[in-house]
Amino acid sequence: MERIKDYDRLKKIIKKFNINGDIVSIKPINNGIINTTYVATLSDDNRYLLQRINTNIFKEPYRLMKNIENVTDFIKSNDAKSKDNLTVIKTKEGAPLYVDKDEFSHKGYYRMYNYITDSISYDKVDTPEIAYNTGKAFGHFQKVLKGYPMVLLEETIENFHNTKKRYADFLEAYRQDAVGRKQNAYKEICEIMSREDVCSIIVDLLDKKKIPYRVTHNDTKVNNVLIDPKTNEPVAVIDLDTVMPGSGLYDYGDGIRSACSTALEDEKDLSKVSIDMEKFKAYTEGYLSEMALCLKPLEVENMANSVKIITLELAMRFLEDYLNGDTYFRTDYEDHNLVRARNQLKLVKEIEEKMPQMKVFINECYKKYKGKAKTKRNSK
Ligand code: GN1
Ligand code: MG
Repeated sequence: MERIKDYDRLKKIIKKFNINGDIVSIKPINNGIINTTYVATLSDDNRYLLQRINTNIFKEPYRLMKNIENVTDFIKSNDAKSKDNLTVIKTKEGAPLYVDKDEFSHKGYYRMYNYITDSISYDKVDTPEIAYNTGKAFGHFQKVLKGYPMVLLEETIENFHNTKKRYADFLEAYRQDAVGRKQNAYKEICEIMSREDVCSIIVDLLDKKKIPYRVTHNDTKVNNVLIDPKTNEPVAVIDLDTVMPGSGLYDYGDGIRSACSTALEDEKDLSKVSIDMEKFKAYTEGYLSEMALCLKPLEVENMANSVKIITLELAMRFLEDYLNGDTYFRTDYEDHNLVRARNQLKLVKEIEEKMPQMKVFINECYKKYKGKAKTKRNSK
């Protein structure tokens, strides 16, 4: 903790929650770029996650918490396989959030979770086995939540994966050029504009009811699956802030984008940024081993497209934020969002090149898992 004042404030906040013991340490952890997260260790050796919710982005924190409590309760009672789970720890007063006011009367909304021990999360996947298990974990999550009543879900961020709207917002940021940065990004802006046509594919399929709305995670980054480091098995899916109705395609595509890239999202050396096809195959296999029987033909047909669409969407979001003056994603240096946008655009080009191979594999793998189910039924 850099400043003792912050440490004291955090200590005071942690004590508001319904936990026992003295605080031994509070350490920041940096694997998200929206909320601010700390891990607190107490004298009884228990650890907890404290998170300050970014309310510029999640504008209704109480509705957000209701969603998370409902979804985690549902998983606990409906998923026999679940090894561990996120649990919301309430304040001593029984509230899901503690609202702190600083000396300028700015409000900070804090929540607490149990810390899931004996697990790690990867920002980058090293082996196909981890890719397989990540795909399986997100596929399983989607399968379990098939039974969750969609009407109970809050839309925590409107139009979150509406790629058509994301494109319009990006164009607007380009037109406004609020901080005079557009001349630094002409090449990237043109690369996005030349791909406008793909932005509407999934949104139109949903609008025309050709593919179903599902309960989706919407942020299937590889570090949102906790893995047991001894067995490499998934332990829990975390970061449930964006669980909303959506297309399962975005979750599959985002999982591949994140777990199968050969570099971190902000790697500057673009020659290192590509899609690892072994990991792609492993992730797809893990995902389809759970979801093949639930998918509609048009969903399967668009799986390879979804990888390109979500990667393009994230490139647009990073570039939009760069053009707007870095108001959304946390940045560590001047051009961080531009670096991220370039990285994702490089990935888009790699995906375009590998799309025919991806399609072939997805079809084979889908048939394999559909076939397996048929054989099982026939042998009964
Ligand atoms: C944000 O902060 P984090 O890692 O949970 C973003 C995702 C992006 C991701 C890219 C609410 O997620 O949509 O894919 O960054 N979450 C939100 O790293 O915008
Ligand atoms: Mg997130």
